[in-house]
Amino acid sequence: MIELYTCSTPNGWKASIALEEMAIPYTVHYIDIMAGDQKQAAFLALNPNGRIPVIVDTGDGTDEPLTLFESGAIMIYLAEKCGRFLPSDPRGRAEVMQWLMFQMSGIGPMMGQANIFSRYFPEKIPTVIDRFQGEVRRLFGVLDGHLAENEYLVGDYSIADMANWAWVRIHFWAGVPVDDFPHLKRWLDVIGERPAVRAGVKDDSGNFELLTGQAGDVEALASAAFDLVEMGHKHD
Ligand SMILES: N[C@@H](CCC(=O)N[C@@H](CS)C(=O)NCC(=O)O)C(=O)O
Repeated sequence: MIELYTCSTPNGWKASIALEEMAIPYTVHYIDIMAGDQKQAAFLALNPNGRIPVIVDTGDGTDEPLTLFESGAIMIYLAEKCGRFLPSDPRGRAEVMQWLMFQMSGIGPMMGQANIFSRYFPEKIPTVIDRFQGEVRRLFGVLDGHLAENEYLVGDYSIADMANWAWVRIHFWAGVPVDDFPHLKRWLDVIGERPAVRAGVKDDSGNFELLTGQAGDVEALASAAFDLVEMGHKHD
């Protein structure tokens, strides 16, 4: 059984989408990051980095449960555990890793900073916003160009698609529309229709609708997120 410590954000969705796609049984422990649950000692004992998601695998065949943080590492572990969504041949595996790292090192951090500076900070600094949104736009262009020639990022649908999808899906929140990227948009829509993906992003918080611009009080969430960033500065 997998214990999943998460909340409704792109990095959290990466883990829950993977678990749903792989049909691995799991229990969700909701971590309220706005309230600072991730800074509490009990959570820091699971992840000293104070970030969701975390999984604990109580049935990995050893006496000691496995505790794992970092969403990319979690996805690789789960894919290897179930033998799906990560090719076993070195070439296919390397290519999936490549696009997974593209999300971990590019899409995620750049969209994260675009969110912070365009939505959360009360001071709107045009050069900084342009820098991060411009970088997100450039990365979207790279994905779009690749998806013009490929149905999915690598061969069949894989954890690389799940990881990038979970982030690109909130392009509204980062302030970078995908209208000029038809192939990226096609891929977003196709993956968004998968039942396991829909189940993986479903929760009662309404965050999914908010972050994707479908409904909700955008200003209130942006303000709460700014408090979260400030809380992090004070705590750390
Ligand atoms: N590199 C980490 C990043 C995790 C991360 O930043 N999680 C965010 C939510 S998407 C979080 O826990 N934020 C809480 C905070 O900033 O205090 C991963 O991929 O798991």
